[in-house]
Amino acid sequence: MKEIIDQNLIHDHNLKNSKSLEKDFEFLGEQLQQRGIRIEEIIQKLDSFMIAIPSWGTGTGGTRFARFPGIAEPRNTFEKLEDCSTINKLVRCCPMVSPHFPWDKVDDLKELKEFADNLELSFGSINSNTFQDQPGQTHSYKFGSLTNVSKEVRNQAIKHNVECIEWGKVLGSDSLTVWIGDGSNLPGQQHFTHALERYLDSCSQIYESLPDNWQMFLEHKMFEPAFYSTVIQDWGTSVLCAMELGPKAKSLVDLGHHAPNVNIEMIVARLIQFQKLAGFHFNDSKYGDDDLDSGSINTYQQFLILNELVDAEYRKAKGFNPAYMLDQSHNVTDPIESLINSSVEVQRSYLKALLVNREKLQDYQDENDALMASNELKLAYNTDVSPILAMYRMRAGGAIDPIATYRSANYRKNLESARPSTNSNSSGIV
Ligand code: PSV
Ligand code: MN
Repeated sequence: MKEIIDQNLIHDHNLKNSKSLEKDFEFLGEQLQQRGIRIEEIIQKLDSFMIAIPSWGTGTGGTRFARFPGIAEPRNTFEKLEDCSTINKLVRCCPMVSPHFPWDKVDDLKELKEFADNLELSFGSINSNTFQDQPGQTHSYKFGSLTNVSKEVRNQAIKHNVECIEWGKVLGSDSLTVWIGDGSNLPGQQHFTHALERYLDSCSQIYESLPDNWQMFLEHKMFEPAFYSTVIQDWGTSVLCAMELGPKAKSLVDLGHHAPNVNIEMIVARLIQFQKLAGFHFNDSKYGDDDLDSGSINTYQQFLILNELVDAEYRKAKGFNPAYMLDQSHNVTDPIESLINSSVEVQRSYLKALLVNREKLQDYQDENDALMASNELKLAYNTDVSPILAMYRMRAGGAIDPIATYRSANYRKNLESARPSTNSNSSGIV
């Protein structure tokens, strides 16, 4: 297959910036050394911090009002993978793609797997979709899927999830992410307890189909598309269900799916403590489930969440192995650029969290020195780790400046004729 992002272009771009990067890296190394931190140890840790790209994020999203497609958008799963590969070639921290079925269904999954292998991509968690009706579908999900009052509808939704596991096996995945749109729009519409009983019954049937090495990620969401109540509305309900289902079931935290001002980092700590943290859908928000680019609004919150994760790593917390994914909707930016930026921003928070002196922090906590404890976190957060991120990318074959390199490649323009517009400007994924 023809290389879409030329490795020589990355190399040439890097040449222009590598001298000043070396200097910045060395200078930061000296500064960190004074804090007892070895920069080479820190940079190595990035090798095991990888973030999956959501296949659906490669297309322009939209709101329920409109979608404004860009040029050369991917028209099928293969083209989505090409875009994911482009992102990974530039950032080198996104070698996995999280697919969504049936959106990503292809005739030959083995061919898709081979295609991904050739692009040095693997598949992350499989997302099932029972929140919308597909052409030719027998039963409608208008009034819910896994929790629907009708057994026929529930069975159809269960069957889809079981198929997702089968497809995921071919793709080499090892987890299923279940998010349902089920809920109600008016008080009285749905019996809260009966709906959750039906959810548990349906999910336990899906759970039985999980291979031994697979996990099931339960994703909660407070509102939308149901606006009065959702069946799996918060992490409490999600973790209760995960506990009911068994050890392979865990709670997935999408940063946009909480009530305003909820202390998400604390939820994360609780889930880690009880070995129930599945992983993340990273994004950012100002008002609700805005699906904005990661790290674009609440960067300190993102850092505090990553701080809990690094703390768990440091403590070698039992059963700690979360899956990291982005889940964003790109309405006004080039999705590739947003995904590049976002993956780097999540990586940045992780890196900053690695700089926290955990012994010192513990001492401040034990001495009830609230101010110094907070300052210890701030010291890490306020450190500009850009040279480490850039050096990591350069050493791994990626771009020192991924956005500038991507722009200079004229990627979209070059693909314009190969990927003609499908004229689909209907509302997108919210
Ligand atoms: C729902 O808002 C969600 O966060 C779930 O993860 C879906 O699978 C995804 O967005 C795509 O619509
Ligand atoms: Mn999500």
